[in-house]
Amino acid sequence: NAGSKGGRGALIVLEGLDRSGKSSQCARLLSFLEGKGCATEGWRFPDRETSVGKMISAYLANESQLDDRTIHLLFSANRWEKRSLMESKLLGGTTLVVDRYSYSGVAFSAAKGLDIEWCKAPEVGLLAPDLVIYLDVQPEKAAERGGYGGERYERVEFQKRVAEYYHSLHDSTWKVVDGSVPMETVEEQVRELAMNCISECKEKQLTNLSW
Ligand code: FDM
Ligand code: MG
Repeated sequence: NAGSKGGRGALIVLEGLDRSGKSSQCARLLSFLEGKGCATEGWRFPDRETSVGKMISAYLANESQLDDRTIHLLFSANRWEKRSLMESKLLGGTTLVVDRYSYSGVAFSAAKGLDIEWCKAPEVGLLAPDLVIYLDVQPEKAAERGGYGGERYERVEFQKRVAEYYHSLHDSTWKVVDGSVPMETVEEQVRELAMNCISECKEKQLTNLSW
């Protein structure tokens, strides 16, 4: 499976705390890339449409209770059930802009007190992103942005711990972008990182997360 003649698409992930601006920036990047004529799709995790995703969504809305390890594995399963589609899209030349991925999985569960190595284990073998853009916003600042929506995890003390775990996950694919500056400035930086990534990864092999 050599991919399309234009080369494969890029796997670009945006990460950050709740209210860090990920979803807005994903939408802006998506329309920018579409405007450039680049084959692109916007994805997000959790993908709440699948049956696993519906269990996750109920848990986040506090409509159900689940053991911490159980919900961790459901988040991971929700990525695994999308892995083969993700791979075929990328090999077919489509760039995916993904709102949250394995890093959210590890940082949020570790912040609850689960062992971080245990949290990483089920992520091994999922596709490795070509670029992770971390939107860096102080937890207190994020909380001020129109407040939280009332889902589980949307509490400033918890988000502070999540931020610490996120910072321990930085690897060579990570780019930290200051998310506290005006949206247009963030957007500009995100675009540039994404464009570079898309052109660089055309000839690169897709790899798996190895942690
Ligand atoms: N979240 C998200 C996790 O705890 N683990 C995961 O693997 C993922 C992908 O779910 F608080 C948390 C992060 C967030 C919540 O995410 C829902 P969205 O982006 O608000 O839908
Ligand atoms: Mg949220």
